[in-house]
Amino acid sequence: MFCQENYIKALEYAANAHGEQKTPKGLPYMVHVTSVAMEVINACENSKLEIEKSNLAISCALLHDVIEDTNITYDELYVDFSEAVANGVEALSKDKSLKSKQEQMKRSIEMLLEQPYEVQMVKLADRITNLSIPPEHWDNDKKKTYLKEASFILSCLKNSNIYLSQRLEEKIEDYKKNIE
Ligand SMILES: [Mn+2]
Repeated sequence: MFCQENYIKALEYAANAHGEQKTPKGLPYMVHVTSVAMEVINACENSKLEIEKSNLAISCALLHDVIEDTNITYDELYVDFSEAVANGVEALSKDKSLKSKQEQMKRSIEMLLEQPYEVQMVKLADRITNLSIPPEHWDNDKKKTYLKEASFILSCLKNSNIYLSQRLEEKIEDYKKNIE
């Protein structure tokens, strides 16, 4: 189980922060956010995670893109939620001061490996959610890079949750159909 009030608080906070942002498919951004949260909730239940850990995992899932994609800062999350949530969301964010995408990914994984499993789970859930049908304008190289990145994430964070690791593994297999 997890705390429903916590869920609503993080949900509303994220919805306010993301405002009018859209997913690549043109849907309200909260469709992405709540899909990631749904994966995490399912994994918490399946793995019988204790309530405190579930609360951290689910809060980080709902807030996982607010530092990267909105005006919300680490300090605000620290004040409005907790140090654990602020640290978790920061680790789930790209450091945009790093030039290359590879460096950003590497740094993010390094930061995540210093976080508890409940936070690492969110990265798996995010990639599971993003590995649906690729946007039409993506060429083969872009898809291959995305897939390679997914395998890298899986290999680094697979210990965080068996259920999500298996699910990401299946998604990676499935995604190969999109590459010629
Ligand atoms: Mn995301």
